[in-house]
Amino acid sequence: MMGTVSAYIGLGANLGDAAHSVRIAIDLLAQLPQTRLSACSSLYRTAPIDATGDDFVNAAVHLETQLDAHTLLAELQRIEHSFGRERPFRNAPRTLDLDLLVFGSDTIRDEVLEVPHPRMGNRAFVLLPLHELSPNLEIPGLGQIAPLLALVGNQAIEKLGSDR
Ligand code: PH2
Ligand code: MG
Ligand code: MG
Repeated sequence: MMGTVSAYIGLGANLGDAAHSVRIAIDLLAQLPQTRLSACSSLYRTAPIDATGDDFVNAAVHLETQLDAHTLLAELQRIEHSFGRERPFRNAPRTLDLDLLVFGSDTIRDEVLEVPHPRMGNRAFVLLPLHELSPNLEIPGLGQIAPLLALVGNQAIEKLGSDR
C-alpha cells in the first residue's frame, strides 16, 4: 500500500498486573487508525535495567501504518495515559510504557521523538522480542539484531509461558 511504513513498538510494564496490561495494550495497538498489527512477540519477564521496582514484562509488536511518526507517538502516549501512567521521576515504575523503536528506515531526532530509540541497541528486553518478530531487521544506524544480542547476554530475560 502507498505510504505504509513498517514500525516496531516496544511494550513494558512493572507496576500492577504487568502481563495483563501488556496484553490489553497489544489489543489497543491492533485498533489504531490506519494501522494493521502484523505480528506480536511473546511476553518476556526481564530484570530492571537502569530502573527501580519489580521485574518488567516486555514485548514488541510490528505495525504496518499509514500514520506519520509523530501521530503514531501521540497515539502511543494516549494509550499510556489511559493506563494511568505517571512520571514522578526518570524510569519510575510504570503501568505501561510504549516506545516507538523503529519507524521504517527513518532516523528522527527532535525535541519529542528519537527514532530508532537511542538505547535499544544495548537492551536485551528490546532486542530479543524484536529478533523473535523479525530476525533480519536492519535497525537504521545499528544494523542487524543478532550481533547486538550477542553483547547483552548477561541481562536477565525469560520468555513467559503463554500464547504471546
Ligand atoms: N524500561 C526502561 C528502563 N529499564 N528495564 C526493563 N527490564 N524493561 C523495560 O521496559 C525498561 C527497563 C525505560 O523505559
Ligand atoms: Mg522505555
Ligand atoms: Mg517510553
